[in-house]
Amino acid sequence: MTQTPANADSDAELSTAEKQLYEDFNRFGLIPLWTEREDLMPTAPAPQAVPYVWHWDDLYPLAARAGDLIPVGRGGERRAISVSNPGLPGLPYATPTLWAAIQYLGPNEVAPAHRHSQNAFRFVLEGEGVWTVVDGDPVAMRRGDLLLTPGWQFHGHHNPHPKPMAWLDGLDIPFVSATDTGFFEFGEDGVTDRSTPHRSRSERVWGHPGLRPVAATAEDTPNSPLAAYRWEHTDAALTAQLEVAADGHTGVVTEPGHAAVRFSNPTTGGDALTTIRTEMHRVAAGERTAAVRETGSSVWQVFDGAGAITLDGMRTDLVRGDVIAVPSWCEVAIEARTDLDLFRFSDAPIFERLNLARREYS
Ligand code: 1HN
Repeated sequence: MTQTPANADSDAELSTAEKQLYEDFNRFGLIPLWTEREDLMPTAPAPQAVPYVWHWDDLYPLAARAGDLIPVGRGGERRAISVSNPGLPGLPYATPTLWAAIQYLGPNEVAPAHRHSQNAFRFVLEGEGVWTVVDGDPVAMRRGDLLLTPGWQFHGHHNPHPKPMAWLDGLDIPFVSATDTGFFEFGEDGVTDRSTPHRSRSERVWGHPGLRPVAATAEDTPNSPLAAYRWEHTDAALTAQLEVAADGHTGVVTEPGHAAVRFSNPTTGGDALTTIRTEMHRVAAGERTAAVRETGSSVWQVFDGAGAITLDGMRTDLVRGDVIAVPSWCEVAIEARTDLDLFRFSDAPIFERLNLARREYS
């Protein structure tokens, strides 16, 4: 935004020579720093995105209505309805870097195969019966599972069941768009594998704790080769953290009453996706997390339970399915009324790599 030049109270006080100078800057495609400095370099992050909560009770019925009215097929590719941050009007973005959408697939529907450089995942709040086919490997989707679609892998979805299914999609679309790094290709029509194995090939090869195939030890992969992180494992890990901490062992939980796990790439131990951090948090009933602000933005979804979130001082009640956008440097604190499980994704891997990550407890 152009501001009044620092050396003048208003345009009217500019000399003829100064006015001519600003016109000529504009004519030659130039902008002087002294009119822009505070916007370019705020004292602390001043996001356009705002903290916001979308309620599942609103999202799901709208997705179901779209299911009745809007076919899924080539061109549109997905019946996905993205949340649009009110601070980023008209853009299908949860935050400046993250896309979050509810996707709905009806009985016997197929979302056609394609690939793109954007990284993606699906997180399943409820239901089952859809297989996402990632580079030819059919991966079952069930409640609580995290399914990965790293950039440039072909993927389509099919629902051979008599019931519709909806889930949360997360992608780094806004980041890829802002950096002009997007590529997209259609897959071949009709080749989405319609088989329905209980376990994907990827899980059979990579899904054994602490065991890496020797054939795959020569090179690490930037994104995780494991396509599915199953709820039974996530749940068991969170339960164990709280139990071990309750036995008096330290360094196990994030803070008292707050267990958390990060979905990781078994080849590197780092984040499962290069641009997107994915985590599951459990806050025990009656506990509250310390208020914290971080650079970079995140999106949360309540997986189970009830509580409240306070975002820059604004408290909102939460129930299962609610989706929350947290802009950069927004102060977040969570209270659990019942045991509260929350899925979280963020752009933290980007900013950690670039040495732009900061965190501050209030
Ligand atoms: C996509 O491929 C999926 O595969 C979901 O389910 C959302 C949004 C924009 C572009 C591609 C999916 C998407 C998407």
